[in-house]
Amino acid sequence: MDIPENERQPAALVGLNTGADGLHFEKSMKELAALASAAGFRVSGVFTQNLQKPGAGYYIGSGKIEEIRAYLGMTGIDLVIFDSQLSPTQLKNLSAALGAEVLDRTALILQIFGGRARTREAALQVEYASLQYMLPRLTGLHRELGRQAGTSGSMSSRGAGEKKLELDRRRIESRMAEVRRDLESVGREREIQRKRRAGSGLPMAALVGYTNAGKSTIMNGMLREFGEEGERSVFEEDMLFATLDTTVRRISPGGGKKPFLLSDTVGFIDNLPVPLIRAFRSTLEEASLADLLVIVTDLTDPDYRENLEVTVKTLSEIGAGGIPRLFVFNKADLADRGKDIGISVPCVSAEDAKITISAKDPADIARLADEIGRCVNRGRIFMRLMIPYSDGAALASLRKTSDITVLEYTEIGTLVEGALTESDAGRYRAYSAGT
Ligand SMILES: Nc1nc2c(ncn2[C@@H]2O[C@H](COP(=O)(O)OP(=O)(O)OP(=O)(O)O)[C@@H](O)[C@H]2O)c(=O)[nH]1
Ligand SMILES: [Mg+2]
Repeated sequence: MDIPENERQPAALVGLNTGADGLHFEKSMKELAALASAAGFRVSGVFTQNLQKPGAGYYIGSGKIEEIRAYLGMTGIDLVIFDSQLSPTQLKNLSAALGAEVLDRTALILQIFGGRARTREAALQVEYASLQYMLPRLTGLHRELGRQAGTSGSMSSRGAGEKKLELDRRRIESRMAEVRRDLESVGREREIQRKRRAGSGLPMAALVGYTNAGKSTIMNGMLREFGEEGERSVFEEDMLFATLDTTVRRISPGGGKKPFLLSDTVGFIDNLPVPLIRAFRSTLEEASLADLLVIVTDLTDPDYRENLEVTVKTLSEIGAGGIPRLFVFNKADLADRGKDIGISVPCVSAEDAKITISAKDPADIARLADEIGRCVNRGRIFMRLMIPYSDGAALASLRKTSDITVLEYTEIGTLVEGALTESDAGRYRAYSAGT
């Protein structure tokens, strides 16, 4: 992944400013450069054009195309990356007009995901999304492949080309069906794991947020402080989309505090390509099953407010809109903005819990664990119960689901005090021993 800067393939970037929102355009271009470098390219020239509406055929204007072409000719660069998703026609036309390989934002993100997938599920999800992206763009890609292979006249005659195209199309479709089947079987395994987790009776908190916000660093901090012996840490790195799968770990803060499950998953980004959202649905949906969303933000990112909006929007798109939220403003060691957090971010409301931390500071990790514990136990009911020895099952079940603070074996039964879930409180009301 760490190719030295001067050995990376150079690429020119092209962005279209439709004038709707200049700030957003700037951020989008900055992000495109970060994505290009995450995919292993070196950004060389950057071209922008102000146009109210992208052209249907060529996306940008003919003058701009000429300008870029001249630049490519002069520098010998043969890769051009566009800031949004291009239609199959635009892709085909631009690659012909520029005489270069053309990638759009979607292809770029797909490429990054492809290089990062570690688990079988992630690899299958990325493959599916890539095939889906390729299918309507085969003609454009073919032209590209044909040229690269230096195919000579007779071989690339129109008839042969079309037959090959049809063959490729069918091959891709059948591979897609295969991948879909494999994904379904992985999905069944995931379902079993989910059931097992639900059966543990432990509340689940999900780390979510923009890519590179520090989710995996928090997970590892938690594992170091409160993880079970021998549990593996997760991959954390200063790059976009370091994490592509979901890891769930049990966190036991100790000191009479109830353990909880914590999940770490793939990060969000503005305009995450639709095929990827679809392909990663099952991974992203883990968040929609959580009792608490721990929304992590990088305070040092000047765009952290916009990133939060994107995160909140994506969460509601995957059906996690109604889950209680804890906003974590991270990397406080690098930023001196502790004061203004949460005040001017419209998507953070008064009901949301908030905390500012540095994921690198063990004391902050402990504070965060406390806060998560408090949030996942919110809505619980404090009760004092006398459980007769004849109902051993009740005690066993309560131990799993409740935050028990007192437990005494008396002559008439077991005295239990603790925070019960609402349903347990109803179920065991008969054993109530006053408060
Ligand atoms: N100084 C400092 N660096 C941090 C902090 N939290 C995370 N980082 C760094 O930020 C980078 C990204 O952290 P990750 O934990 O990989 O981010 P992530 O949210 O899991 O990112 P993706 O998996 O790509 O979505 C890493 O280089 C971390 O070491 C923090 O509180 N302070
Ligand atoms: Mg991560």
